[in-house]
Amino acid sequence: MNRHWQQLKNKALELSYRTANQHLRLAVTGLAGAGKTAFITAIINKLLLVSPNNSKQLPLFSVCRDQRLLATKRVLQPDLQLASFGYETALNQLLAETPQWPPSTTNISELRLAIKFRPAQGLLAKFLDDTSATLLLDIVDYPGEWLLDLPMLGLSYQQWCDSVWASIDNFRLSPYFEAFEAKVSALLPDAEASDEQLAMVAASYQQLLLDMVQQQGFYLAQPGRLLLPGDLAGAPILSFFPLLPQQLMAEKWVSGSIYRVLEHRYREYVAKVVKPFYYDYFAGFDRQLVLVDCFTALNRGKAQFEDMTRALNAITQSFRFGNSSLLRRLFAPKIDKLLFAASKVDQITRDQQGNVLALLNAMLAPGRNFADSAGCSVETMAVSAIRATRPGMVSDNEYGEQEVVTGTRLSDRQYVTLYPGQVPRHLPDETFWQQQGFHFCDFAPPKVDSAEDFEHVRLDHLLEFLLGDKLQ
Ligand SMILES: Nc1nc2c(ncn2[C@@H]2O[C@H](COP(=O)(O)OP(=O)(O)OP(=O)(O)O)[C@@H](O)[C@H]2O)c(=O)[nH]1
Ligand SMILES: [Mg+2]
Repeated sequence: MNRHWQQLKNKALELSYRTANQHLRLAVTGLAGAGKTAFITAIINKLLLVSPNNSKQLPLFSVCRDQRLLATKRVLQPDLQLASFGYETALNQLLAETPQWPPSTTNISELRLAIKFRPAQGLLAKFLDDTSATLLLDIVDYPGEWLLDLPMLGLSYQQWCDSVWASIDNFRLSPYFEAFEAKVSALLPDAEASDEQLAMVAASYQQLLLDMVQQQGFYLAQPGRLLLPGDLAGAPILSFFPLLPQQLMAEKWVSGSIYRVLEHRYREYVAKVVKPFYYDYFAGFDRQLVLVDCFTALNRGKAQFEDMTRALNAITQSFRFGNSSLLRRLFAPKIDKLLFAASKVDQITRDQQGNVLALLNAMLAPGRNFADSAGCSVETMAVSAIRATRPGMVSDNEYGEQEVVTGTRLSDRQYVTLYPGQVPRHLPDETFWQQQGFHFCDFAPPKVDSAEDFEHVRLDHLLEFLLGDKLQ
């Protein structure tokens, strides 16, 4: 009986040692400007600062609240080929004399933290000699646009062309559309293809996509890599574009024709650019956070807001593990927690924060059941990584007591008190857009004396959802 007990104890010990050093890969994504870099900087900052004597900053993060988080430090990152997340640079900019938000980033980067904690209960707590365990947390920042190419995996060139032209009304808003349309119309799809001619039309398509995203404020643009070609700039694999619907009678065209060459390049792009992202990175993520900036999209207008909603639903396709045979065929993803978080909610008054969450849920509704079925829990939240405003109240003769926010406006660095307006609880209808009763304002980062002074909204709640169970 005694020996049996000893054996059992040894087994448990072995198991607990094995799980003592856990490893988690957390991916953070979102469309351009969603707040990824500011968010990652803020959570690293908070985690590095927390200790049993300094647990006030993250009250809803149980490992912190229970004073079990002993120390966090940055350690060498595992992937030597990925850029390192520029934490120090970002933090220094936020702490500068005139605080600056970190600049826009366009590539994948990562960073590893070692979080030392005291297990709460269970085997781990009973058997570990020094009563501490370590969670290695890899945080990976990658552009959400990379996920927007995913639907291309399931489309033929012809189907892709049709799907691009479905947004023709949006394209018409760009001054570059006419030139592109004229150049494509002039092509004879059965004529012999030449590199120069295709490169010229592709350049015009690239100009159109760049204008759509950077000037017109839209989000969906395929192929995504055309916006940020990097080392693929000028390569034929990026030199393709959609032909017009009337040019798509595919069966007629012979090998070497413009149609066939574009089709071939499209397939190569899907095989050599889109697929490897899923194999190389995506398949290795354990948990995924998608940040969503609802306010910029609302400011931009109806067409842009609806485009962002479509883009978000295209992104959720990447997480349809349960029912997508396409993804299951490609690789076995293991993401078990997926969080969509509305970012920058310090930009609005407190009475509107519930509305943002309701709005985000409404935006995601079309693809809502996507991941639940595959044992992946999905959650939505409203957060702010670095609080740039303070809430307040003003009395108004006409409206009575009114909630406001105060902060330094980014555009002119004036200290302002304002009511940014109402956030719709549902997908906005025509009347909402006609009334335009809001203008959400970008604020400068707060001026603080030390890195400890940054405030946040619900980062602790978010960390509890994403990491809490691994720090038990
Ligand atoms: N008020 C407020 N503004 C924020 C917050 N986080 C980010 N911002 C604003 O959003 C902008 C974009 O934030 P980033 O962190 O650079 O966003 P990103 O997703 O990394 O952007 P890209 O790298 O360009 O894709 C910043 O320059 C700030 O103006 C926040 O917590 N509160
Ligand atoms: Mg960034």
